[in-house]
Amino acid sequence: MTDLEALPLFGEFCRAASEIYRRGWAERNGGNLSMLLEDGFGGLKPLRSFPIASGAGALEGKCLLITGGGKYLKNVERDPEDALALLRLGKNCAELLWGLKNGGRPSSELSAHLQSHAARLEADPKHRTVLHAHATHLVALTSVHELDDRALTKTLWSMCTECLLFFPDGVGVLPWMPCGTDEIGAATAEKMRSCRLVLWASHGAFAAGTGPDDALGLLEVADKAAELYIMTSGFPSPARIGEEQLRRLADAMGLSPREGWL
Ligand code: 2HA
Ligand code: ZN
Repeated sequence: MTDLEALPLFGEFCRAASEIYRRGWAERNGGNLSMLLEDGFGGLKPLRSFPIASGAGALEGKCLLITGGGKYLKNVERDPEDALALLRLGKNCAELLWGLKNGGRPSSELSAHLQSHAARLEADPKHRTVLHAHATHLVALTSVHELDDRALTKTLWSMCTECLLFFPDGVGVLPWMPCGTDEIGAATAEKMRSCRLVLWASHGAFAAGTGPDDALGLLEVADKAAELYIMTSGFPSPARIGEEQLRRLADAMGLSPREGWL
């Protein structure tokens, strides 16, 4: 077993990939996840390298564990050395240190992962993980709801008590855009400067956290709220959590919801 595979966070990462698949949020090769690691892999020789169009910026010198392009999340736990890539990030290229043993490249969303990591690290030094999944109810929500950060966040906050607790910073939402580009990566990272969850309309969600469980937990809470919204829309909703109650909740829990949103 390599030093990488012996890390407790490595096991958490692989289990998160399985869980995303089990939830139906990673059909075929959908979804991808990545985690920053301090470079403790000096003994590993670079195998190949890949260009980084957006540049590594502040991440230069760090290592990134990321799922491979076209790999199925359901297979990560069974054969991580095939499905994952451990990269050392240089200024404009990434060296493969481990993984992709049967060939292939890092995830097509590498640019969105790198730019999101940089944005979140600036906001929170404990940040480590970014995951992208086709969270079913959140995707459905983006096709029936106004695509406005504040309006959509308030809808989610109003559906169940946990939402304000776990994402007081709210949710960002991007209009439909082609995926796998630097452009969607930059737009995602811009939203990630002020919140940990960004929705890509009619596609999926990007969630950030201190580790795989934290990022996935955030996505679970938000997707549950979207599910509740979809289950109950079409019914009158006189008892949904209102603004006044959200303010009471924030006071009771000592939270600071996104400035000006309540
Ligand atoms: O990894 O989900 O957005 C496949 C995707 C691309
Ligand atoms: Zn996707």
